[in-house]
Amino acid sequence: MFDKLKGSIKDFSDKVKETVVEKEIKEELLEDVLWNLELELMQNNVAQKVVDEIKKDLKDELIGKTVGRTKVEKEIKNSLKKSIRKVLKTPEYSIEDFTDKKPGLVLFMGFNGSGKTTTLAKIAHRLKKNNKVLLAAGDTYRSAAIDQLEEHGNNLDLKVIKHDYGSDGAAVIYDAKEHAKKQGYDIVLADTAGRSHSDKNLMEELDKLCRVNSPDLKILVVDALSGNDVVEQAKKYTEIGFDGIVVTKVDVDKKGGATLSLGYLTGRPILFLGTGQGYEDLEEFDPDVMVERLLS
Ligand SMILES: Nc1nc2c(ncn2[C@@H]2O[C@H](COP(=O)(O)OP(=O)(O)O)[C@@H](O)[C@H]2O)c(=O)[nH]1
Ligand SMILES: [Mg+2]
Repeated sequence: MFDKLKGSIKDFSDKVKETVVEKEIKEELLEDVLWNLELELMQNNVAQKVVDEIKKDLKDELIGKTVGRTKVEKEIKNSLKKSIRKVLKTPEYSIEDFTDKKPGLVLFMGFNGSGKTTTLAKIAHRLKKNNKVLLAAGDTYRSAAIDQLEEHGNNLDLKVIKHDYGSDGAAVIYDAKEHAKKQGYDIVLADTAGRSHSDKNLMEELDKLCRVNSPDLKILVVDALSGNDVVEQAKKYTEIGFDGIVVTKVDVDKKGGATLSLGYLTGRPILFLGTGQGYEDLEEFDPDVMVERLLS
């Protein structure tokens, strides 16, 4: 998944091995390799602030340290692992926790095409094994959005609450919650219309939708392919607020920097990675696994 980033870290270690002649790691010797690391991280769409943090942490960890020549690579990898791990948050909850609220309301937000509806369906597929799941067609803007959700509902054998196109998304979700309460559902998964920063009205509507329905969990869905732009996208949603992030299309994105940056810059945990278009293509995010993948 993170091939390029992995490559850059290996180069980094090799270069350090070449340049370190003494046992003590000196700042001058590291300068060149830190610069290379910075370039590589940036080319992999890791945000500047995050690059700086990783570099600073690595310097603090390594400079002045005395290591055997043969252990340099291992030492650097371990330090980098520690630095990168610090940048990623560990989710303190799982989506299953919200089924106890009977019904819990989970809202999916994000830009158009980021993968909201697909991610909602994947999570529904995951939860329905042990829970009664209701879907709410809260995206009443985009043509075919309701049909798309209904198709998922048919495939997964789950009920979908919907109104007509152009109706109020907040009302659809309200109805779904009421229906869920009456019928003993465990959880409602609600779709919303895709926002972009120019859509001021849509942002206001999303805000209203949240105030009317008080969601228990707000998930921001971002597309790894938008690269550094995901950080900008996430910023647009900080006013409304969100609790966790799903990064989609990591099967297509070979860079992986967006995932690193998002966790650090938003202060929110990444809950899942989307790894394809099928219902099973959803991976629970584990920061330790990610760090191992990056560096092994
Ligand atoms: N390869 C890949 N495609 C995805 C993934 N998630 C969503 N997609 C595709 O991205 C496109 C937009 O997804 P959709 O759920 O409609 O986005 P929405 O506009 O945010 O609801 C669809 O063609 C999806 O099949 C993923 O993890 N990997
Ligand atoms: Mg959609």
